[in-house]
Amino acid sequence: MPRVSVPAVVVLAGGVGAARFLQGVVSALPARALTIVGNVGDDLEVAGLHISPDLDTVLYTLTNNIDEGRGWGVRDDTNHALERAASLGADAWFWLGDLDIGLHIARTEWLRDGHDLSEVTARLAAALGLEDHLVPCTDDRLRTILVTADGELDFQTYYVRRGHRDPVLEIRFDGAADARPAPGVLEAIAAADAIVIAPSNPLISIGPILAVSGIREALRERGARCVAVSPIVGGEALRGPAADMLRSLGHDASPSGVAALYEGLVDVMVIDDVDSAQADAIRGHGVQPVVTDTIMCDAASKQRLARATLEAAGVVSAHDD
Ligand code: FO1
Repeated sequence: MPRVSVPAVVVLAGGVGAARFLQGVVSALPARALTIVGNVGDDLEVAGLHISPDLDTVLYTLTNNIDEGRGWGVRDDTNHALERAASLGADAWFWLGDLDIGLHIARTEWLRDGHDLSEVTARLAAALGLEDHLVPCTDDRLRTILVTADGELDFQTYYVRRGHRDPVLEIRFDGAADARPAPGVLEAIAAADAIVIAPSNPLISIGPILAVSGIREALRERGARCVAVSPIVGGEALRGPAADMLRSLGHDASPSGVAALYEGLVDVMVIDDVDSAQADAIRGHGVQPVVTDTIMCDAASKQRLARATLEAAGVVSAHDD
C-alpha cells in the first residue's frame, strides 16, 4: 500500500496501556495527524468534581505530566487536600493529587457553565500543550456498571475501591443507548487513513466507546484499514483485570478471544511473539495477525510497537524514519 504523506489516524483508547502506546504513535506521526477517541465510562464525580480518568491519563502522558510509576495522576504531585480530608474523617478512597484536583476544578467549572465535555477537553488539552486531538467518545453521560455477586458496582468502586477482585458476571453501559458520538468522532473515523484500537481492555475500555450509538456502525463501514493491538499476552493482561474478566464472561483470555470480540471491526491484529500459535485462530475470525514484540518497557519499545501497528495499517512504511 502506498504511503500517505500526512495520514489521518484515529486511535480508540482506554487508560494507561493506551496512553503508553500513544506515546509511540505520536513519535511516529507528523504533529496533528492523530485523533484520539477516549473512554468516558470510567468517569466519576468526587466531592462535586467531574473526573475523567482515561482522558486525563492520555492527556498527562502525552504532555509529559504523568506519574510514570503509577501510570495515572500528575508526576511529583502532592496530596495535601486529600490527606486533610482523610484526617478529618472524610471517606477519601479515590486518590486525587493537588495539581490533579486543580484540573478537575477547571473542568467542572466549565461544564457547569454549559460547555460540553469535548469542548472542555479540547481547552484542557490546548492549555497543557497537546498538539493532537483528544475527544471523548461522547459528551453525554455514559457509565460502565459491573454486575457482581455483591450487586452492581460503578466502575471506580469495582476497580479502585474493591481492587477489581470481584468476578464480573455482566457489564452494562448506562446511558449508551441515548449517548451520541461527540462532535468530530464519526467524521474522524470516516476521514481516517487508518484506525487503531489501542492495547486496552476490550470489554471495559473499548467496549464503552463501541457502545455509543453510531460508533460501531461507523467502524463497520470504515474505508480505512483498522488494526487492533492485543492487550492480552500469553494468556494474561499486561495490566488490570482484562484476562479474569474475559474468562468470567465466557470469552477466551487470548488474542483470538479479543479478535472474536472485534470481528467485523478490525482487519489486522498485532499480537505478541509468545502468542504466534494463535495466528490461525485469529485468521478464523477474518482478522490478519501480525506477530511481533508487543511489550512496552521503554521509549524504544513503544515506538517499535507503534511503527509495527502503523505499518500494518499502511500509513508508515518500514523505510520511514
Ligand atoms: N487508580 C487507583 O488504583 N487508585 C486511585 O486512587 C486512583 C485515583 C485516580 C485519580 C485520577 C485519575 O485520573 C486516575 C486515578 N486512578 C486511580 C486510575 C484509574 O482508576 C484507572 O486508571 C482507570 O480508570 C482505568 O483505566
